[in-house]
Formats: sequence, C-alpha cells, structure tokens
Amino acid sequence: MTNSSPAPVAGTLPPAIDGKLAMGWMHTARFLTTAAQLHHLPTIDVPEIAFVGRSNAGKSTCINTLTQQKQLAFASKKPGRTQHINLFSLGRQGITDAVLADLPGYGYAAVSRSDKIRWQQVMVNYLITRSSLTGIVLLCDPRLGLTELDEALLEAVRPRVEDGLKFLILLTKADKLTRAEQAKALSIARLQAGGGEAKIFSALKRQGVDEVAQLLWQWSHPAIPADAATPAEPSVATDSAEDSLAP
Ligand SMILES: Nc1nc2c(ncn2[C@@H]2O[C@H](COP(=O)(O)OP(=O)(O)OP(=O)(O)O)[C@@H](O)[C@H]2O)c(=O)[nH]1
Ligand SMILES: [Mg+2]
Repeated sequence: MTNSSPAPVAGTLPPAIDGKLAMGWMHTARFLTTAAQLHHLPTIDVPEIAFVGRSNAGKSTCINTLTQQKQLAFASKKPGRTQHINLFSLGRQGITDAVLADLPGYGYAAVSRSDKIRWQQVMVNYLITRSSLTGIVLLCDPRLGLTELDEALLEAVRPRVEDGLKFLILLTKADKLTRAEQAKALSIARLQAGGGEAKIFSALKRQGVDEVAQLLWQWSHPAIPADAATPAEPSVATDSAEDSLAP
C-alpha cells in the first residue's frame, strides 16, 4: 500500500481518490473505544460515519471488509452480536481523520418489545444529536428490503440529511441476488434514499468495496477553509446525551 493519499487543499473541493488509496486509508482502522451508553461516547472532532441497520444486515462484516481486517468489528451468524457502539479511528501515521461507528442492529426478534423500543430511542437520539456525525450508512438486506424500522430511522434523520448529512443505503449480501434482482433492488433503494444515494455491496464477492471506500473518504475530506487547523486526535470528553444501550 502506498502512503500518499492526497491531502485536501484549503479552499478547494477534495481531490478524487482512487480505489487503492481509499482502501489503504480504510486499512488504517484501529479500535478506538466501545460505549454501552450514549453519554460514554467520546466527543469526536473529526467526521464520524455510522453503520446502522437491522440486526444481521451485515454491518460488522462490512466494516471488516472495508478495513481488510478479519475481526476488527464482531461479526456473527447469531443476530444481536453487536451490543455496544464500537468506534474505530481511521488515518495515517496515527493521526485520526475520521471515525467509523458500528451500531447494534435493531429488529432482532428475540429481544423484548420494551428493549426494542428503548434501543430505537437510543439510536434516534444518537443519529439526531451526535454532533460529529457526518454520514450514515444504512445497511439493508435487499431480500428483505427496507423494513418499518428502517423507514422510521429514515424519517428521523431526514431533516439532518436535508441539512447536508451524508446518507447511503447499502444493499448487502448482493451475492444472494442475480444481476437483474440487484438492478431492481438498486433502483428501488435509490428512490427511498431521498437526498442520499444507494449502492450494491457483497463482502463475499467483494462487490462495491472500493467504491464505498472512495465514497467514505470523500465524506471525510470535505473542502476546508483557508485558515483551518490540522485535524487533531479525538478528545476524551463525553457527550451529554442520555440512555443506556444495555438491555
Ligand atoms: N452471503 C453473504 N453473507 C454475509 C455478507 N455480509 C455479511 N454476511 C453474513 O451475515 C451474517 C451477519 O453479519 P454481521 O456482520 O454480524 O451483521 P450485523 O449487521 O453486524 O449484525 P448485528 O451485530 O447483530 O446487528 C453473518 O453470518 C455474515 O457472515 C455478504 O456480503 N454475503
Ligand atoms: Mg454487528
């Protein structure tokens, strides 16, 4: 891997980055912290990108595939594996320029109704109040399509998306679909994405991987004003948002 991703030039659009450089950047991912409650999350002063979606949609697998690390995020056949918000830092030479957040999935059947409702509230709080949140990747198994809970999430974040929050519907496990089914699912998802976009992804076949890495790099490196300072390491102060993730 080369070590020379182009730096954003002050006052300009971010330079385009090729797939190989974007994957090199993704490979720098390292564990930052895990939080069982929103107010335990550190305040982050770089772009944060959240991976959200139904339990078992493939969020943790997607993070592992993008970062080319087998066990950075916990992936499992058993739904409900991710129970905390796990943060991962990205950036070369130990300088963090973005953070990925792996969120617990929702809609897991074995969870009690009250826990489901509580978790939805935590999730919506996170998506609405988290000030470092720059982009959301909503993972969806196209065989199931967007569920009621996905729609509710979309509705909750719509005002922020209209305000410029980046948004991607990622159709996972594309290896389970034919090309024609993929094309159909993609056109439906594009309509549902509102101001955001939609892409096809398969961890198994490595479909869409470079493309998503490039997009996340672009989200994380917007044009910077001429007098902007160098991004710093995330500080360890805490947000004030409430609610526990633990059942
Ligand atoms: N065929 C196929 N299976 C996949 C793909 N991505 C994930 N899976 C499988 O889907 C299952 C769930 O994957 P996870 O990454 O743990 O899903 P998650 O969304 O993080 O689940 P929670 O943590 O429970 O919310 C695992 O058995 C994965 O191997 C893919 O691209 N293709
Ligand atoms: Mg997970």
